[in-house]
Amino acid sequence: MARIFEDGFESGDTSKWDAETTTLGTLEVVNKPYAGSKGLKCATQPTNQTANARVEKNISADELWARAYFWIDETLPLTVDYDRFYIIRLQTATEKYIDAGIVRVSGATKWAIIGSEPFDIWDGTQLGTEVTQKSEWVCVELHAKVNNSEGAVELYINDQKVAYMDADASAIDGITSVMFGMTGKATTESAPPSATEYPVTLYVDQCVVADSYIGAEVPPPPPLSEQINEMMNTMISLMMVVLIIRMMSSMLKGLKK
Ligand SMILES: [Ca+2]
Repeated sequence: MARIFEDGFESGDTSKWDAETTTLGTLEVVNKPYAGSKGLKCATQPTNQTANARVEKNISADELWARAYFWIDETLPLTVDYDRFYIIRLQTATEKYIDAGIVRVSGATKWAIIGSEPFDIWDGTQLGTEVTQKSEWVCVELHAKVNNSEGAVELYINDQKVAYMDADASAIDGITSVMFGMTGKATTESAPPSATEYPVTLYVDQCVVADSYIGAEVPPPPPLSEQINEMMNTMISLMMVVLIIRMMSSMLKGLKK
């Protein structure tokens, strides 16, 4: 697995990214980390119009994996069917999108992948498992293969594949950029009047884009003091073993005499 790009916002800003978009929203690096000491806060105002607060990296590829950790429970649960927002977006040269997001359908709030045509916005919505995570970081990974007659899109939540669609994606030109954050929301053109005006607040950290599956991160190592303690314990155990061997060996020598 080769990492094409990564950022955990430890620089305190979004300088590693090529663009930021905030429509009725704000972006701010804050002390809310999954790893390190900082993460990115993305917030949008209550509206059923277009709203977003996202960072964007230009990456050209026909196939890639985009993964990040998200803290989203301040926005959940969604209260009205059709309410939906997106958190990872892949843009293609032909202005078509592939989104990973959260959608409320028939009273249930679910993970979903959403593609614009020819991944038609309705036929192309693939629902995943119900969103159950509360007050914890969630590992979200979106995989897409386009510009290919055997196109595919997959969504993984905490290393479990929850949604999948395949299609002839030869009409979709290659991916040109990857976005993380509050990447989009239902608009009035497609949303029925019942769509609620709800605010979205979410946090993002440990964004990675790679040429193959990335997966969840190994938990960070224990603090140094614990590591030193463990090393000391190992050394003491080893010294005890050496001591015992020496004692036994001198006892054997004594017996031989
Ligand atoms: Ca971080």
